[in-house]
Amino acid sequence: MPTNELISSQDLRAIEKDLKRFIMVYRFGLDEVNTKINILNEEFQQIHDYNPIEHVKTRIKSPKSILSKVNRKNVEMSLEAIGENIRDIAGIRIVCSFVSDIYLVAGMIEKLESIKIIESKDYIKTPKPNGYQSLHMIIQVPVYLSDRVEETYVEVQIRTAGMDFWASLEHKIYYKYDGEIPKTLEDELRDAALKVSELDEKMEDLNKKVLEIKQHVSDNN
Ligand code: 0O2
Repeated sequence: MPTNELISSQDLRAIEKDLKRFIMVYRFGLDEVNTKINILNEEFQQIHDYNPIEHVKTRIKSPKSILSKVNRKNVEMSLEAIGENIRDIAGIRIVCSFVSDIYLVAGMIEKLESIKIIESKDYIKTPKPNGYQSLHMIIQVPVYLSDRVEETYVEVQIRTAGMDFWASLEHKIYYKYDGEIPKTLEDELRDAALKVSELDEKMEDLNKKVLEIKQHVSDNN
């Protein structure tokens, strides 16, 4: 085998190894955060007799999706630059029943000592122009490796089931139309997002009433 081919295949193996190690750290970071969220949820369930979290989903961004974001955001093609600029390689989505639960869970995450809050974006108070709603947090969690500690970014998205339903449909439509959603569909999506907001408000209100009734019954017993 010619030397240059040998070098390039060695380089390739080294790049592959670096990439695997790079992604692996995000997996560990995500597991760490997932465990903490599950503990918070179970502890809350024990103390307050209800679960603020409906379900939790984790994902590692695919290499294809990482690269397309690298291009979109004009990030330098190096692992260091990608690690610093693409902060949602590890993502955790927390679905709550009520909007108040979203802020409750966010508050509990903020109090976790081993986690650093880097950034918060409240797309519930200020939805995106297309109607997208969710609370986003970029957090950093230490991952203890054999030779070093890596501060790893994890994106936390907290939303209600309605917001989640809307976002997953919008995501499918966005990709179907390659980002160019027809105006009529765009308007309908915005309208659907408003309806999600109204439903979330209504459900929160109903839940408050149920809690008041429960309280009244327990006070009279
Ligand atoms: P995917 O395929 O879900 O991973 P920034 O530099 O902070 O302005 P960024 O990182 O896009 O840019 O931040 P932002 O707005 O917080 O969005 C991060 C993620 O939130 C997205 O990741 C989506 O998962 C979700 N998201 C944001 N806006 C929308 C939206 O309008 N519709 C839907 N369905 N999801 C949205 P990705 O990498 O874009 O996509």
